[in-house]
Amino acid sequence: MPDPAHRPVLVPLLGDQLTRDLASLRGRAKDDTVILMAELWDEATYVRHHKQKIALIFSAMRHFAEELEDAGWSVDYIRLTDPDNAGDFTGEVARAIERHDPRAVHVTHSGEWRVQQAIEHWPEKFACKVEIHEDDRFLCPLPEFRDWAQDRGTLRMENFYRDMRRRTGLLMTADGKPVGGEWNYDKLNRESPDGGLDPPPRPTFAPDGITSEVIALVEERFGGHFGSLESFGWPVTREQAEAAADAFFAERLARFGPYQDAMVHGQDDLYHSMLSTSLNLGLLDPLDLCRRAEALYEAGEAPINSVEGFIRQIIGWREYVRGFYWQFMPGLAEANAMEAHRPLPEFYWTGETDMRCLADCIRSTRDNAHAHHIQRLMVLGNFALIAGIDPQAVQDWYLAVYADAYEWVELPNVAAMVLYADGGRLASKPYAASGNYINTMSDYCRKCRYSTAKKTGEGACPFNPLYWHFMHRHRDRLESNHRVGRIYANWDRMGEQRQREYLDSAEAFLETLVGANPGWARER
Ligand code: FAD
Ligand code: DLZ
Ligand code: SF4
Repeated sequence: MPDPAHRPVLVPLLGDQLTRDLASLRGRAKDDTVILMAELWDEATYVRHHKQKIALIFSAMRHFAEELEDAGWSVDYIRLTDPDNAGDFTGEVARAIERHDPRAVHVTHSGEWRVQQAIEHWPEKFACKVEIHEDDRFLCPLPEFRDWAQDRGTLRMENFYRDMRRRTGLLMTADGKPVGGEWNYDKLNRESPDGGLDPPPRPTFAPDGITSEVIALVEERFGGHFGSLESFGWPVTREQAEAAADAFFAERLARFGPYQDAMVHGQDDLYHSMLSTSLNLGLLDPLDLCRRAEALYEAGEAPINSVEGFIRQIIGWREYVRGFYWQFMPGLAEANAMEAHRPLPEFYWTGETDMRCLADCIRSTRDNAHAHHIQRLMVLGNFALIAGIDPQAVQDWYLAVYADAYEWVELPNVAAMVLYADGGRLASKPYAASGNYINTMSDYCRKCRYSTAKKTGEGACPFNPLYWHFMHRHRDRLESNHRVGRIYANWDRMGEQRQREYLDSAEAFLETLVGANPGWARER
């Protein structure tokens, strides 16, 4: 406990900084430090987060505070229901400064630009010294990403990823070559779920006393938010997160690669790790997970395509989108290169649509606060892209509905990868696809009221005409793109009448879309 005659250092921990070895805490003496954690109204409502997301964060925060206290740290924990709760980070730090009279505040760089802006004003606001530490839970420091990005006209994840492989030594031979001779084994990772799949269930963690209390609080205070709390089973402690990782490595990693892009109705997790919530909260260490996967390859227990694929998601995509976010904020949040202005359809919130693929992805999102990557990208995202939905409405939806969503990771994925709203800085082409892609990679279409074989008119899969409507309306922008341009030869070969049928079909469908009830949306 800090000596009351001695002015301590105040260390505010944000809700996704639940790491014992956090930079602002590392090396600090327990008797010289007060840790501040606060459940904040502003953070819980700046988008109307899924109820499971709020419950997860509050429960993980409370468990972490308890773990720190048990280890002898002094933790000043502010509950949502504290009558003097200021509601925001800056207000709570100001109150804590009054209580503890610290000689300095040490904070670790925030995951969101919005919060980081507030932190950067702390030195002028507060009389004591403020030190902001780099968040070195990420493997690529932001200044290094900046240097890497500045040297290049075009940014591509694959180049970044190879540098990260060299830097970490993961899956590298002693003479600096990629293990197995290839950097990327994605060509082996596109198995469709034709004969059905039978993945083992992931472990879920029944709510203990702390989580049950938090669930009741969330139901009471945020009852109108999207999503169900019924199936809450996320890991809320480091121990549980490690158990979830153990189960993934033992039971699912080997088939992670081949079925990475598969989708099966009602099977929500397949062979995915389901570790993003724990990674993003700081309960798991990314490099440690990658080393464990690598060791399983070396022991002959998992194939190279699964292990390389998993490692690429973490040291490649996860690090890349984080660097990209900080490189292009704040502009990225406003970008709308495709000039898309249609409101988000209401069915994104209700799941009430006859499109079976979308209905299933939205059901999983509502029930689990999770959908796996290819559902987020090629069903929910693809639809938003080709239907021309306003990027800010789509961004707010993704940020609200997923338990792993923080803006540093959500925004680049949504604005740049899915919606091409950045005009192609992140992705070399828009991920637009007709119903064929979903039909090949899933079992959704078999029982859908629409048919992918039907291209236009009544009963046609809406992705078919919408795809051509998208390609047609963006011809000026996309025709010169060497990865897309050839498509226009197919369009031109169709002839005017067929083209008209596609465009009329798409427009008739778009007219049926009902915009979301604004009560769900973020107030801008
Ligand atoms: P796995 O499939 O098991 O992958 C392993 C890990 O790799 C994940 O836990 C994650 O940490 C990382 N990863 C994989 N793909 C990505 C990616 N594209 N970007 C960053 N990290 C990645 N991920 C989030 O953590 N938060 C988000 O808010 C988020 N929003 C997304 C929005 C869209 C439109 C898309 C296309 C992807 C988004 N992702 C997001 C990435 C990915 O969908 C999730 O990380 C993944 O579904 C989490 O489930 P998992 O842990 O089972 O992942
Ligand atoms: C997302 C979130 C929520 C819902 N609630 C809190 C909270 O009450 N207290 C807190 O410290 N953090 C919360 N967070 C996480 C923050 O939004 C997150 O730390 C910042 O956005 C930076 O990534
Ligand atoms: Fe989705 Fe079209 Fe398949 Fe129906 S037919 S599930 S709308 S892709």
